[in-house]
Amino acid sequence: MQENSCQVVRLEDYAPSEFLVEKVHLTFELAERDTVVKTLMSLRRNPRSTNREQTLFLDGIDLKLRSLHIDGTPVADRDYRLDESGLYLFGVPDVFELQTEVIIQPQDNTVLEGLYCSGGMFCTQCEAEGFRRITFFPDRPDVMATYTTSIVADKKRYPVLLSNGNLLSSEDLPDGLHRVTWHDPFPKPSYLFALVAGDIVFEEGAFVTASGRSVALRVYLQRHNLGRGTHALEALKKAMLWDEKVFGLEYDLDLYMIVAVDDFNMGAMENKGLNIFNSKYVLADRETATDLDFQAIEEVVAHEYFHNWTGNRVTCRDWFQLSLKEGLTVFRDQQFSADEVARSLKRIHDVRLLRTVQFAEDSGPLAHPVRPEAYQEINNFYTATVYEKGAEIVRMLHNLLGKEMFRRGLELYFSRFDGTAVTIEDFVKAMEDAAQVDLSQFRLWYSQAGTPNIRATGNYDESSKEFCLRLQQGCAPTPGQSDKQPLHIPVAIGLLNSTGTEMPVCEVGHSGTDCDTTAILPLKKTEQVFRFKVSERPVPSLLRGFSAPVRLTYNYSDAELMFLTVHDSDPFNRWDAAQQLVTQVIMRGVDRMADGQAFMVEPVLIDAFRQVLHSSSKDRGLAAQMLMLPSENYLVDQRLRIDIDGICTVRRKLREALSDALHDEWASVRQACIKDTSAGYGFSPEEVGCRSLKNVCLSYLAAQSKAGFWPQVRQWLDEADNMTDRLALLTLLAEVENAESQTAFAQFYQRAKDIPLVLDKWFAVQSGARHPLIVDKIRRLLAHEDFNLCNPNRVRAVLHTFARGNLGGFHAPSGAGYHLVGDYVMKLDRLNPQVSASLAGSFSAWRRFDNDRSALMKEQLNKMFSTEGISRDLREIVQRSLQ
Ligand code: 0A1
Ligand code: ZN
Repeated sequence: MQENSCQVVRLEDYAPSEFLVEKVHLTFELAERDTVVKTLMSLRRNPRSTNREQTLFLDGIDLKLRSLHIDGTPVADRDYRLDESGLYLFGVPDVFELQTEVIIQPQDNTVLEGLYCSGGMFCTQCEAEGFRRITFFPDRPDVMATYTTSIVADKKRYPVLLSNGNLLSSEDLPDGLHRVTWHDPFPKPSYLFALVAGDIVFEEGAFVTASGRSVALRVYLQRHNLGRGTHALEALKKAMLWDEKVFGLEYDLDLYMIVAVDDFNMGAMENKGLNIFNSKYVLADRETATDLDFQAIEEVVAHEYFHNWTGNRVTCRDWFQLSLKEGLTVFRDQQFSADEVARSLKRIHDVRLLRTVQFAEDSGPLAHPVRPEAYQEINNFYTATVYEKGAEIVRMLHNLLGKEMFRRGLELYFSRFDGTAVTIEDFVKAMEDAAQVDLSQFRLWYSQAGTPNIRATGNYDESSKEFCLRLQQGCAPTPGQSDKQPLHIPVAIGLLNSTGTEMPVCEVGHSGTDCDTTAILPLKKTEQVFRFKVSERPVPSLLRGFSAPVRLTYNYSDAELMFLTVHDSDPFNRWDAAQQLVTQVIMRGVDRMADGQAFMVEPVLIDAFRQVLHSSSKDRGLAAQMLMLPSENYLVDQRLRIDIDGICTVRRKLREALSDALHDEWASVRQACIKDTSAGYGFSPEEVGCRSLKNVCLSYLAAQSKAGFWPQVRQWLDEADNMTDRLALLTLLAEVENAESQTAFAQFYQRAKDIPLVLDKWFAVQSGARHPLIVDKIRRLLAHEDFNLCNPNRVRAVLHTFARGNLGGFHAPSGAGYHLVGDYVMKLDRLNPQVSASLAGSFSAWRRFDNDRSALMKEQLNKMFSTEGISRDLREIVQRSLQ
């Protein structure tokens, strides 16, 4: 264990850096064993710092110091001290030049932070605190400097040498070496530094900005992937154009580079001018990537590009402000994607993620505010709360202010803070000032953790023709926050008459005739009553478009939900009504099972599904979403006490019952989809929608397969001309044990074995399969020659898919799933703490399970906690889970 592993960093302790760095010149001498990093930087005392100490501390981890000079003079031994977290320099002047020389070993770097090797190339990952693994530096985002970077390396092995900014020079050196120098004119924090060296190739494009500057765009890949970067390149161009059109934001350098690497802890990284990407979010063609992969690539490419303004030009003062850049940038990428694909489908996709991952986080021991107040390890705070809930807060602001005012607010934010490191408060204040609104209560969204619950009740008075909607808000306590204050929650509603037509939503007392059919109710108090004038008893459509990240309950009858499923003019709410109906039915089934009653399928659900199927050709993408059963993860989050066996069993039986009851409909809708996609593989929203509905139908057909079905599946698999269909078929085959399944997996493996991203799918499909012997299967996968603990994508494909997505398997009553994952958390922790800590998060909900499971899960957490030398990342997750 590191000495400082339990140290807590607190927002309230923030103090400006004592020294600022103006310019940095880095020289990397890359070599197989020792890489030398020479740093020359100009430092000066920060006029804003109140601390007048003569000691300067520079962060540094795993660096071997070779030499140290101040203003050209070697620093004497007594004038500095090193410990495991950095370098202390005593008695430094107010303005000086510091020269350091350190040795690092990127080839042994398995944590994948700092400089490391992947697929024969060198690359970096510096967010959040990786730069300190490269050189001694004040590694904090409020120290912004301009960087010049020289890279020296063997020209044959590393012909391409990249860093941030513009290329200054390149020259050949003796002994087969070459040197390339880059300069980034924009001051940036160290976390945005990047370097890449390798024998890589690129696909190129160009973009002319609104003001007429020409920008070269390059996607760098390993040679064998050439041709698979085109989709990313196109996505980049679309994102550049979109940001100009929607926010008036232009790119600022002459070159924009994206590099795909196979070993990466997260999705991608927005380093200035040189994004480094997990290859999962770059490489795609129809043979290797699914429709969802294509969409994810577009989103991530746009996300990193949008960071150039929201994150890079204006950055975070400290890491507590992480959502300043992430929440805002996720909102921007969501808006972009919504404009590119079907808007409602994008919203459904995002809300699904929020409800399953973020809501679960917010109701467990790892809950934290969007702006956290304390951390031990910042890497543990790249969470759904900071990202997705942060984006929902920005979305609410966008809706409250309106599109125009929001844009003006953003313009004011950039005009005030371009080139600086700021806080969430600075952002909110800019919005407030631009729109002249009072956001004081709204700010609580950033500081208060937990998902608010809204209880809505409706009452119609025939005589006065008034519909009265009572909204009550509350929020359960979260760690460190027992008392919650009421939030400002925008609740969008519509009112439908008995024929399903929207009526104007007119509050009693409203004089004009201009009432809209959707109104946004400003819920600000614990309880509020809204009264509307309506000509007949309405069916309310609540929280339209998911206008706030809350759980809203209303006592809908099955009939009302069915009515909304068919009639609501808001497609998101149509989907949501269908989900609520299925969820209601499943939870009733779970209760019946707990009472010892047999499973039965409620006819109302069959009717609802039949209706959706019958009208599915109107919008196949939406129909597909409506027909998918809520995930097990969503269902377990519906109740405080988790009945895992009940949920898995009822969900499975319901699927079988629907399969049976609607067999002919599944088959005919599937056929209709095939007919309409027969022209070949295309990527339009209609074609994507067709494929997804076709495959949903297929999954129901598989649930109660008739004779001859599996040989048919095998044949379809042979005929499939794209990865979306192939993977859908393989997913079905993973849940059965027969000859077709065996050959299908063997053949898929043969095609996949040299393409890591496809091989990940081969692993993931098996790890996610509902299968009685799944734990043994996982063991076999972990022992497979292609399994690799050092590659995060492969680890996630097997272990995260199992622990987070295969609830029946992970929560096997014997505890075998817990055991296996617990062991691997410990193994991984020695290699890559970020990955082990995130895997350990799958034990955090232990308190909500039945006594036996709860004890078994806790046992694993205790085992981790009592192990000597676990990482700070893992320790923090385990400690908070156990608290
Ligand atoms: N800033 C990146 C995500 C990212 C965060 C941390 C990383 O390493 C610890 C890597 C990438 C983004 O939001 O895309
Ligand atoms: Zn981001």
